[in-house]
Amino acid sequence: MIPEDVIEKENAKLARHLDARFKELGHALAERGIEIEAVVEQAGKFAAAVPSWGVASGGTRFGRFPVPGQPRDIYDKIDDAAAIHQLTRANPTVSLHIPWDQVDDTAALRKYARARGLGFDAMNSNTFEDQPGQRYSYKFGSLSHTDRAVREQAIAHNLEVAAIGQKLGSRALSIWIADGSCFPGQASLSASFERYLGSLKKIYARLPNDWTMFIEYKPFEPAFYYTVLADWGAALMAAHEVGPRCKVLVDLGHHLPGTNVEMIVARLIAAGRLGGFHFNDNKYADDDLSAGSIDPYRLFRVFHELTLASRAQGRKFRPAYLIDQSHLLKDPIEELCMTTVELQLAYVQALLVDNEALESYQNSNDVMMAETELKKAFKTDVGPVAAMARKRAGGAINPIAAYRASGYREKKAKERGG
Ligand code: RM4
Ligand code: MN
Ligand code: MN
Repeated sequence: MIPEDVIEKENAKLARHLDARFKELGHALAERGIEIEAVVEQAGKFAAAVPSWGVASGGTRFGRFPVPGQPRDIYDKIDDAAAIHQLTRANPTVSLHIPWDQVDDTAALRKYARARGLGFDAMNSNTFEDQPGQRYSYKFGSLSHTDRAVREQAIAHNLEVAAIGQKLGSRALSIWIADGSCFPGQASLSASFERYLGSLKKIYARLPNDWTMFIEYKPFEPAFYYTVLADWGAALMAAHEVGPRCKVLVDLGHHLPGTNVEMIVARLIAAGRLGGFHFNDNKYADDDLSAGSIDPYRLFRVFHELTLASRAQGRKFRPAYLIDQSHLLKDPIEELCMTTVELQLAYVQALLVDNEALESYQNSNDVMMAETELKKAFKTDVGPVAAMARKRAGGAINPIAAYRASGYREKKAKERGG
């Protein structure tokens, strides 16, 4: 892990500067009727799960360029996730992908993570690849496959993932399928959806009572003509059909360019079916870019909807915050720290919206003032609030600087090789 004194030393260098900026922001917010300490307290509660697949460097269709000291297995991945959490204090859980992260001794894995201060969030199944020794191929689909035997195999896999998750203390199964077709005529648009629903129902019926099922839509890729679960409309239909604990997972990158994602979030909230998020950012498609790197304003608008919902519903509104990124060019630990900071910033900015004022501008159709109110929150530099929340929780004022100062990557390169 990262030696605590490295974080302390790095923080000591930045503390005076942070205090000054924090004080200044405190005055500015006080003038807007906002108590900065209350915001810091809220910011300190923000948490998002790190994806196990996000701590290794990803690839494209064209190549893979591993970072030195890449995690070799799930235990190394847990170590990296623990390092991230030490720095941010906002990533207390990890989301696993099975079979990528499968181990023989699940109890030992849980213990290992717990010893490093980590728990487990939603479990992801994988029926978009074939595994060695697998009886039937998913080449032509999984939960929606025309052949019942293939569907049964995919159903059994999902249940196995849930069983592993139960041993780890997870409470949700997240299902993304690649099912669809690449050519018109290849598959029946209606029958494939029916088969998919049938499979989901079978999984749902055997999930533990306190588990939630997340279904994740995506418009295309690897199916390039038709995707069985392509959008939030189909996902909402499916959720209604399957049962109350079946909810929709919004991966921010799973929308065609121009889609109003915050509207989708608002609709899913209204339907009581927002399960959670896969945070990331995108420019063209499922780019898996770092959250907030392309369009931080969109991220803020999503958090604005979430803030409104949690004000209205209180503690019972608790969507899962998961990150789904895996990048090629950045050091994955730095990338996930940066992502978490960006999420914190968007979250805190959304807390600053004066919703009473906004509502009254909306009701009187004062377009200019309504937009200005929203933008005012977005444009506030809330860096000192998020940094203060991290510092007070024992994390780093500047996670990336502290990480670099720790020499963690160099040490892991020696240990793990590569
Ligand atoms: C998909 C989707 C899923 C992720 C896979 C690897 O595009 O985002 O969440 O598990 O990729
Ligand atoms: Mn995803
Ligand atoms: Mn994706």
